[in-house]
Amino acid sequence: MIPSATLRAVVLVVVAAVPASSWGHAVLVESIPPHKATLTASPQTVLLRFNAALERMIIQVYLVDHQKTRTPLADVDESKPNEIVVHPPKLPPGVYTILYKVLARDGHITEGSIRFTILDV
Ligand SMILES: [Cu+2]
Repeated sequence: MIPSATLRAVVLVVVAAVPASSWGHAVLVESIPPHKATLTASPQTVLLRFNAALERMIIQVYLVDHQKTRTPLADVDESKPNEIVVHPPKLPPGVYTILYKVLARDGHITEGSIRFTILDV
């Protein structure tokens, strides 16, 4: 059996080995529609652009409506390594959130969201 002090030392070494720098983290730099956008029609496409390349296997995107119903959305365009493109279903007026969870190639997972409103026009 490994003494717990030894185990603790091993954990500390592993944590210290992860670079403190945020270089390579996938941070959202732009979206279409932009966060807090007000739209007059349901968006056919939502684009999320990150500052770094993403690991395609781990991408999770959900559409969340005002009742907190989550609909998973598939990335339909993998041509740019730092972009996610999804096609939401045709949405009635309301407030919607796009939740994303991505893994950058540096091994760090980033989660976030954008919100937009579709007006009843
Ligand atoms: Cu990172």
